Amino acid sequence: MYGGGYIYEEPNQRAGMPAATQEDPEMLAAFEARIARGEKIEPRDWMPTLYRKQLIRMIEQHAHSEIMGALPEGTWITRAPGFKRKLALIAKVQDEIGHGQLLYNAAETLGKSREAMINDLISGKAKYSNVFNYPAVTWADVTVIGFLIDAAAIVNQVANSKGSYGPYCRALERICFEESFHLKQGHDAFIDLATGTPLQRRMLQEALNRWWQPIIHFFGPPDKDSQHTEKLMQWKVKMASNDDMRNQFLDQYVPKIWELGLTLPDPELRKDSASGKWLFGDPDWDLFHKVINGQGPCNQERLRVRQWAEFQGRWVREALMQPTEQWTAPAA
Ligand code: FAQ
Repeated sequence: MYGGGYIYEEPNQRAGMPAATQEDPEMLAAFEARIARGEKIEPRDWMPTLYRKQLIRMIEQHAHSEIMGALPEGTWITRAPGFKRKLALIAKVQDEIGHGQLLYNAAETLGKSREAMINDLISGKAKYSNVFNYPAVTWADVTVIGFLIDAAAIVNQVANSKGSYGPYCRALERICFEESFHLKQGHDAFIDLATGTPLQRRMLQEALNRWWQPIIHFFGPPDKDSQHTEKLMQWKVKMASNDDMRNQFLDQYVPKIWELGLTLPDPELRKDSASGKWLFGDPDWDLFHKVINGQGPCNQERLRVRQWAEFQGRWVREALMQPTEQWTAPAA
């Protein structure tokens, strides 16, 4: 396990459940008035216990997702088709790890140590995005991730970068700049396959079929079943609901897929002209819950890789933690 002290005491309650302690009503009212005025909350400001817990939960899960998200694409670095695609993929994977660092920093400002977060990830306790528990079977899977998963992440992150917690919003703004570039390279690779040989097109279609349901799941359960949305939207941590973000993604990207002559594996998918909402078939929410609770196709494999990386990197962390006076001067 990762060494180092815990700053944050894990509460007895599950993060996100109502806090046992009653907040001072005056402090709470002043806090909520600040949020209503659109002010940013900063680490040293007073905040309700539940706001702090919810932010830690969400930012930590987001950070883990970036780190785990590098794994399916990372397996393709040695096999990317050609020098330029390889360079772009290496840079993208590095960026995703960098996003994880930014987000761990933002979560640390709320009092949970990096060590505690990493321990929760490698012990399998923490959640991370469902989509990274599926295999990238062919290069077309990497292309779908680079185009559509980055697009989905951008829809979510652009909205939430306008939220209430300063350090998270600033991290998201920076992440969105880089994600927009990832999206461009993903789109470019997607068009290449879509307009390529019949075999390339077939490979892309098969990857789309594999990824469509996980992408629909990516935005979280339907609003009616979401545990946290109402409170998080009230406190402007989430700036749109799961259903609204999913709808925005479908609105922006389904036409781009259809205009390339590709299909989506959902016969019920269509836009309802009266409501402006997209309608789709049941995306198997039982499967979603299995995947986010450790029973997806790659959960065990992904965790093993992270555990191995922690073990391999331990000597570096230990060496860095040595006080400088213990360093031995090289022999003259
Ligand atoms: N996967 O009450 P809600 C990326 C959980 S970054 C796993 O609706 P909430 C970059 C949820 O945590 C991708 N778990 O929850 C990249 C909760 O469980 P808990 C990650 C999920 O928080 C691209 C329970 O279900 N982005 O892709 C998922 O209000 C390409 C109930 O759900 C973020 O994390 C899911 N998809 O809304 C990297 C953005 N959905 O904690 C490499 C920040 C829900 O009670 C390559 N997060 N759950 O045990 C958010 O915006 C929100 O947390 C949501 C979920 C929208 C994900």
